[in-house]
Amino acid sequence: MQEQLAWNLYLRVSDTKSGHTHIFDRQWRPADDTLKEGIYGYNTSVVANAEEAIFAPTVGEVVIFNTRNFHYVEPTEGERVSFTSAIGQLPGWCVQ
Ligand SMILES: O=C(O)CCC(=O)C(=O)O
Repeated sequence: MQEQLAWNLYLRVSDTKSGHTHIFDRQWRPADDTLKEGIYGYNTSVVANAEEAIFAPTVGEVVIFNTRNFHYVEPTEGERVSFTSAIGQLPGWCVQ
């Protein structure tokens, strides 16, 4: 996958004080895999000094971002239901 945008539509959020989403201004690159931890986590040093956007989703909101940007969701109290999908571009494909 060359580029990929994901969108999240938040359908139910029972506690807006927890479960903040963090998105870093730092995209994954192959060399980052030396910092992999666990199944799909990375050592936090991978985003050292990177700016981040932090938000608490509200019901009805749609957030779109590039999934190559490192991101994580804080533990959430109660329910958090979202509908998520993604659109991507494979190498060698272009839209005309
Ligand atoms: O729930 C969110 O705010 C974002 C979740 C997400 O993008 C992910 O889990 O990869």
